[in-house]
Amino acid sequence: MSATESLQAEDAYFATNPPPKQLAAHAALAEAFITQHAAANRRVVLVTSGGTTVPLEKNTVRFIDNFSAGTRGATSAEYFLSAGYAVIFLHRQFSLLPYSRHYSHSTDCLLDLLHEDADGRVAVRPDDSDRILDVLRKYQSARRNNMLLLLPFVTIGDYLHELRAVARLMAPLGSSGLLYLAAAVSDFFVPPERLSEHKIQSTNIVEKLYPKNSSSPSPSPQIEDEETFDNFDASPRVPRSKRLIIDLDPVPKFLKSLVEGWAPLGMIVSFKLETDPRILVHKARYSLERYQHHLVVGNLLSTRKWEVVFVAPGREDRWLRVARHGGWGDAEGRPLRPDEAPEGDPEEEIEALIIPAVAELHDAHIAKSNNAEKQ
Ligand code: 9Z3
Repeated sequence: MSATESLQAEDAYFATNPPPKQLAAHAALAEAFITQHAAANRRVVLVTSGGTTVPLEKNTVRFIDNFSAGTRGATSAEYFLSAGYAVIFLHRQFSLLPYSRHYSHSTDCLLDLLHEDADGRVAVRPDDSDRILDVLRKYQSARRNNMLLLLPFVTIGDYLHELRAVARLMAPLGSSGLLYLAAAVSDFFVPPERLSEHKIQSTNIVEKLYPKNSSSPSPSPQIEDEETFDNFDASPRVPRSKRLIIDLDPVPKFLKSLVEGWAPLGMIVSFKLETDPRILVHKARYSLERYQHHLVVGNLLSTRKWEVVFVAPGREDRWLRVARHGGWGDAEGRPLRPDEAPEGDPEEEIEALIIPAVAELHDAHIAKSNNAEKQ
């Protein structure tokens, strides 16, 4: 696709897919946040996190989701804060958040860490106090110093509108802006002109009640032949007309717009998720060549908490791995096969390795851009 064609695809996408209701409010918050931290000469990172949804109806009951709990994004945000970055956290609504992630969902439910003391007050169980205190202090420091801005999204459309708005606001930061795209972004969607207004029905009740071109209900609807059917029955016994066949268009690839137009001087890091280890590095390299950005972090679904690979222009591929009891695959430390993924979570968080390595590349990116300016 030529540059003009991709610009046209971008304009067409944003003109036809409505922005989220909160876009203006989010942009105002992001602008104030960026201005405050730019004035303090602080680096700002946009971390995207969680999966985007693809609604199948405008009044959405059904949607397709992308896998992501938000662990990578929320954990990374904490390490960026520790490294002194101000963080804009663009995340899927209700996915994991920095700090609160330690005590949410089923792992370490907060209520299990509390008890009622002798005076009938709620207190933290003494054994858990130290580790909660550590998280609490970091959380409160981030809040007090306005270092963390939380912006939620739900759909792929919300995400793309928000990403474009925040990236454009970050453009004036030049090379000190960092975009760290860990969200799991839908590759396919239903364009608005094919999106059903109401819940998709499994029967033809709407046509029966409201025959073609009539706005008032039929006086004698023939709905006794209403049949239910099971969409999960893929056998030929189910006629095609009774199946729900979902026809999806590809989501335009906006990484190019991000690199060339929205935040052209910032450092851009994307993640590549695969399940087949044989293609991970190739796909990461291909993405880098196609979009000409600065780093692709490749990870496999099954081993993503144990190892990732950095693929960057002009550099050797670099695997980062958490310490593992019993060592790694073989003497060369080859990547794990999906079936070798260890049970449970590693003791060390891999983001503790990823963020310093990204920050180092960001230092180099800033130095290179400063040198280019001097010449
Ligand atoms: C990732 O690869 C993330 O690391 C995970 C994190 C989604 C695996 P969790 O939130 O999972 O810790 O549960 N994100 C990028 C996924 C993605 O959609 N990448 C696109 C692609 O692979 C490129 S932007 O094509």
